[in-house]
Amino acid sequence: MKRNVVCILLIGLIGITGIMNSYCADCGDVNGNETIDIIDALLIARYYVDPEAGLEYPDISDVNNDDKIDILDALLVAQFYVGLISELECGLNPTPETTIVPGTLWISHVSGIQCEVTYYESVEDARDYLEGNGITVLETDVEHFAVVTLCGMLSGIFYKALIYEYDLEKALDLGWN
Ligand SMILES: [Ca+2]
Ligand SMILES: [Ca+2]
Repeated sequence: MKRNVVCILLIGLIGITGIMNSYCADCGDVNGNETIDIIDALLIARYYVDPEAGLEYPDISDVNNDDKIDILDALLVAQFYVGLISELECGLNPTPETTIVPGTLWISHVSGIQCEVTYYESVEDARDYLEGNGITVLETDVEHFAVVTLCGMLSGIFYKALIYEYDLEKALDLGWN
């Protein structure tokens, strides 16, 4: 029964296709034509009965944000179209493209002084030390520099940590810079 209803609705879809560009569509605007209407509901319904039909914008087709695209989403879009509901809720969670977030900075510390002292055995060790002192470490890195092999000289290994600016004072007190 459910499938029959959906299929009858789908008759109206014949011939409705479009070439999509990079338009950033709104939640529920499944065909990206800048209008949320019954066609969008039908496209979701079609996808529900035949996933191979595909969807141009799957991210904005899950309009109740339950990680499924099903007949309920089609129904909600239809309800939105006729004004029964005023909002659709998509889980658009764009992932940041860079790991450098505003308000953070890299600090570094030499691993040790040749023949004299080893401050940190490894970058994990350095991270543990910082975190043990209440500093949030977002990322770590290791840099190697060419140095003269000589007692009393800095080792050629520097440990780096990405921290929040507000932790800088603490890091400086711990001898990082
Ligand atoms: Ca649309
Ligand atoms: Ca859904």
